[in-house]
Amino acid sequence: MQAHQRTFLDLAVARDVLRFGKFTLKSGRISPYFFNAGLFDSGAALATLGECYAETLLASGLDFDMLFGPAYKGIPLATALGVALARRGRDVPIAFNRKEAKAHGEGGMLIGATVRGRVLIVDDVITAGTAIRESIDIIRAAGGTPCGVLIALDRQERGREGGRSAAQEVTAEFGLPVLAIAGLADLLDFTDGHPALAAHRPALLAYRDRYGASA
Ligand code: OMP
Repeated sequence: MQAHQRTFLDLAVARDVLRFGKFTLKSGRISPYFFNAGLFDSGAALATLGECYAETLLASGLDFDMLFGPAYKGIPLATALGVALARRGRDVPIAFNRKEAKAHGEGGMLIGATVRGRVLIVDDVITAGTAIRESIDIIRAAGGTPCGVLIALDRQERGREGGRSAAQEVTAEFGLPVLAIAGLADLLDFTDGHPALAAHRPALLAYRDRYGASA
């Protein structure tokens, strides 16, 4: 595991972003862990998270012109990444969407920079890929070209059909790379021998056996 992946998982556990127990997911699956990115809820936590996103993105070599943070949780995440990139000398435009159309004032569904060029979607977690498909539609409708997806955690679960993960389905369907700071495989490494978390490993392994992607 790389240093920024460990930093990210340590932070997620310290901030209760990553919790263990019994959780019902959007897909209806019952999961022994849950990732709540809304609990990256302080300046320091978002600064560290932004650095972890930036490390992942820059190591990939992916070409992008701007960032898009889907409402609501993606908004501070894309912002944190944008700040981290600026600190590394790369200042890129950032845009967000609203969930409800605004009829007065500036109107419209989008906030921030004009959506154009190669747009990187920055989000929290991928399970079945529903949220990411919505973002792709929004960016295309606004005239941009989605160029990839950067998430914090890839749950590496089977998607809509077959044994592929939702991330692999998105790549196959839209030709978009899906980058993640860490995945379930990294979480399993991280919990191995961990003084506080090793007890959760059997449930994580059983969940992976049941819902994990085969590839
Ligand atoms: P998909 O749209 O199925 O890929 O699931 C992603 C969404 O599920 C996230 O944007 C969250 O709303 C929610 N989610 C989490 O936030 N954390 C998890 O660990 C799991 C889920 C989930 O419900 O699958």
